[in-house]
Amino acid sequence: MSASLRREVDMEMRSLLSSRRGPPSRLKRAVRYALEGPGKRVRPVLCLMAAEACGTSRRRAMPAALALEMIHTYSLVHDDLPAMDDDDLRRGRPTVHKAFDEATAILAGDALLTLAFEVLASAALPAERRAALVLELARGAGWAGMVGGQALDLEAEGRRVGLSGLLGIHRRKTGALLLAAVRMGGIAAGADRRRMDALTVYGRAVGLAFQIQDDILDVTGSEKAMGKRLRKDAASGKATYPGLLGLERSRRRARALVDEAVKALGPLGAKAGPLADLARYIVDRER
Ligand code: GRG
Repeated sequence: MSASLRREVDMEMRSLLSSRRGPPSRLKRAVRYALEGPGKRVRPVLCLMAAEACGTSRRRAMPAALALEMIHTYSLVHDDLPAMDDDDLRRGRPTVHKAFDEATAILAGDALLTLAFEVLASAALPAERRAALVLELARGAGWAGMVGGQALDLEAEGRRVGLSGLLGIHRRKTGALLLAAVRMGGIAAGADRRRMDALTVYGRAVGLAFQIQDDILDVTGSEKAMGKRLRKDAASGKATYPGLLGLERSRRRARALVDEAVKALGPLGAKAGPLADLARYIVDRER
């Protein structure tokens, strides 16, 4: 994946954090700690690439990209809490509640969630685009999207879940925010209907492929490379693609989704090359 885009996102994030009036210092340190962990920055990079594929500069889409990484990071901080997944390792470092404490981790997640919307609402974009971005992110992250998916996932624990149930969980928990990332790039660029439709098909396929690969890596990946504890899915009896389909069929399914995603980029022309590469990276990645 594009290391230079990832670095650009990290630089912009640092400058945004230092420009905002600070919260109490312990909370600020926890927020920085969470954001500065070496994540892949897939969501902001998808957003910036989608914006460029629709003919606008990365600068115009940067607030949306940063807001997406904030929402994603908050979800990881909360997901790692003892009341949820109870993890002590994330992005190769102690989770926020281990490095700080549980109350600070909850507040850091809350602060990231609200800051994301502050950043979007104050972006230097026409008012209708700002409103559309806020709506898109709220839908992707909220109860019909990521939060709803997390709730379904928790409810499914210890129950038999078939492929369509699993699809419903994945589409919300992981897919909804990835789809929002792609569409927000288009919205920041003021893309027309045809381009938005193309991005939507691409975003859905890539979102699901990403989660299938995550399930595969939970079985085959290295904890060092992934920076988190693995093999938890099987240990907790969680439904996964490899669990339901086996590894080989899961890999084929992920590759077919990538082909579908790349094909959907047709209307965007050559400018969508980086999005096609990113789709391939998503299933080839080892972390
Ligand atoms: C707690 C509201 C709430 C939601 C949690 C995202 C999530 C929902 C839980 C995290 C656990 C998990 C395995 C989610 C599936 C999505 C996923 C693979 C997240 C990890 O994303 P990466 O690989 O992480 O992009 P980095 O660290 O690279 O940013």
